[in-house]
Amino acid sequence: MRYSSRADFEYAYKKAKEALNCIIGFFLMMDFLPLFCFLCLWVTLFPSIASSALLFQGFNWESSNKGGWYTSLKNTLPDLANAGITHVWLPPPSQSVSPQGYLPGRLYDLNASKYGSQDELKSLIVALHDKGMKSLADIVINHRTAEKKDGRGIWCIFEGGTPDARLDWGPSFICKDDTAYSDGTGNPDSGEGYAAAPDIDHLNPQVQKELAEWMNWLNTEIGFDGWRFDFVKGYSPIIMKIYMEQTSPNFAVGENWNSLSYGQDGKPDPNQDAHRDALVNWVEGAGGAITAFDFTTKGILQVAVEGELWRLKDSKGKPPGMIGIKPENAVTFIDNHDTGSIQKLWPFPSDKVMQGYAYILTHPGTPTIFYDHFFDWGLKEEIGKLTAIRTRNGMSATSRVNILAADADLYVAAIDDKIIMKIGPKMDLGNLIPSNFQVATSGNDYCVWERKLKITTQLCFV
Ligand SMILES: *[C@@H]1O[C@H](CO)[C@@H](O)[C@H](O)[C@H]1NC(C)=O
Ligand SMILES: [Ca+2]
Ligand SMILES: [Ca+2]
Repeated sequence: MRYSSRADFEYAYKKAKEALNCIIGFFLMMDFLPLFCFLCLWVTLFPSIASSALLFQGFNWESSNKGGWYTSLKNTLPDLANAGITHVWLPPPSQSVSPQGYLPGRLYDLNASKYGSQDELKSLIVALHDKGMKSLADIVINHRTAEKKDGRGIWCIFEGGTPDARLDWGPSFICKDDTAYSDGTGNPDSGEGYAAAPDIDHLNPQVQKELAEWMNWLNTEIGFDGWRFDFVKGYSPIIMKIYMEQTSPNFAVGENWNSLSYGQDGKPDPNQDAHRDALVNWVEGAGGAITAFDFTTKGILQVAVEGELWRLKDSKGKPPGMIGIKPENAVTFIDNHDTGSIQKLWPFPSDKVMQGYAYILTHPGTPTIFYDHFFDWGLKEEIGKLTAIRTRNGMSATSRVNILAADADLYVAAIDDKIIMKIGPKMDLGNLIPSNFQVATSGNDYCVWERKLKITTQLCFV
């Protein structure tokens, strides 16, 4: 992962150097100032160097019906930048049989999208870059819809969307076992099949080459900085690794969505280790640079907030999701266009969404904020307070969690020894919150405390 660019580092280094010069000057003037004052100021400056990504999903299942989505999203960018968002995930950009973009056909044709034209998309990405944010394209490549029927009357003649032959494919590019479409000459599917459209044969070197070229075109021509890969179960992680190596994204995340295991009572089993292990194995199989949406954390968290907060501690005393074992590759989220929005395939309890954000925005992993919650549900200010705490305390994907309580009605954790958070209805926290911590923000059944500023620290700024 390369969250922090060289420019980011150089900027932070320059800032630190300026501060150091300023402090030295100050010391020369006031040589009686104790050394620990210098140290505490140094410590407060350094978190800005540990850069940390914060994702935003910039659409939902209805965005394609709104007309001019790319252009209207531009108006939201000041709010996103304010909240410390670093990467905005945009919908699949290509011509598609379905308006949301998940049945793409002419991959190079970005003018037939229901979200807006190619020029509007480019203009949005320029505006994102102007605000210091990066953009992720939703890459839907497991399957692809054809432009024409062949002599057999099967939809299997693909058009790339350019006058030349790029991505102009026929039935031999379809997985042999996708018998509704293939002519039997492709390789077997390296992953799962998708019923609604032809599954593309990613073992075909021409497929690999032309899709990598298309993604590199999305980068150089359109301005996208990275990828959100749709339905990665559809092809082998070895293939994923090839696309990662051929395109070198600034950031990439895959949707590897598996069901949790459930008990007789219809509830998720307390132990979901196999579920998160599958995510980690996929990341490693794909070369280790890609991240994965942490479906384990989402699934456990949304049951836990219903009076079963004991679920938030695994057998080793760590968070039970992917963030408990490989947080640097885990992308946490509460809901997305599938699980929430109008589809509600696996929704987080709507009255407990802020508890969910209090958890993911204080915990390791790379958190994602969903458009609907931030704007449509009016949670911008509340979520913004949590992101501000995350940023000013320098929390990152690899922050350390110390779980102080995980009972039915109370979960309390300290993160990096800098903040303490609680979710759950229980009000009596005993003596879990030391007296040198104070409330930083709170809401319905959640609270976050920060360390009080030491008087010595304040002296530094006099
Ligand atoms: C889309 O529109 C842009 C701007 O008019 C143009 O440059 C591009 O070639 C068009 N793409 C297609 C596939 O028509
Ligand atoms: Ca063509
Ligand atoms: Ca497939």
